[in-house]
Amino acid sequence: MSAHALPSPDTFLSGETGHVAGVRRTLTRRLGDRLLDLRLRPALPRIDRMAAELGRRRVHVLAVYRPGTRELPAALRELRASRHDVRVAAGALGEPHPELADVTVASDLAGGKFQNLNELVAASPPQADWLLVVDDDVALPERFLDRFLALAEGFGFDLAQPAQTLMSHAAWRVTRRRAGALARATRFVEIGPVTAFSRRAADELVPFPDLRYGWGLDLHWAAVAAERGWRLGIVDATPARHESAPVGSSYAPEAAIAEAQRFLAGRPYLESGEAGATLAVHRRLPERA
Ligand SMILES: [Mn+2]
Repeated sequence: MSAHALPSPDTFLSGETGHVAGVRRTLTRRLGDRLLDLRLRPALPRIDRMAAELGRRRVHVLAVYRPGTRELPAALRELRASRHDVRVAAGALGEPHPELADVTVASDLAGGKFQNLNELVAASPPQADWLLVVDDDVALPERFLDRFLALAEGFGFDLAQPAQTLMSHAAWRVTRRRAGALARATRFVEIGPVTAFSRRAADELVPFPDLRYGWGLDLHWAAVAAERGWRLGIVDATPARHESAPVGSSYAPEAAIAEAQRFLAGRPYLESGEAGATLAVHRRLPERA
């Protein structure tokens, strides 16, 4: 049996860094986020009514953090303020953060993102309706989880992510919030900064493959989802802010690309040119059952 040829990076890279910088671009985007927030406001009471009708869900949150994280304590407070039954398993790359000590189940983690997440899964196996993976550099809007789950379930998503603000560093354009959309059905949901898995998606996708960088993993998830008939979506009504200066440039992309080539060789994956597709734009709440 011959070895699989390594796929070309063009087939799995987004082709953009998504980094937001420069005075004019920054001001324009900040203003754009304000305008989109205003435009969203009239829909929020209806989303909240829908959220109040959703049964109480068990939500398992995984978060790996760097010692200096500024955003994670607030993001976890926001998640735990939800009406759902939220359990958090956090992992520290160094010493536990003082504000996170009660939820830190592993410290001195030294692997890559998905290797570390697997340590958390081993320490605290998810038994939940939803699994949420949250990076340490994301800020969540108020009432995030109640609204997000109501929309994700309302639109039947098995893999979902909140849209990212215009100010966010987002490598995949499709993940940025869109004017007038509450949510969009897509073919692709990214590996971060917040990824949500329904129980059936988590049953199949967790534990994660043994990957340090994880580039291309989301494109593989997209192919698995297409095979299984899962719906994927981005929730625009609950935009997450991923706006801190990116520090991910602390590693060489060559290693991440080489890992993705090895991982994707011989596995089905959605090519990056297809990842930006929007299958449906949901501008109204789903009809109630
Ligand atoms: Mn980040």
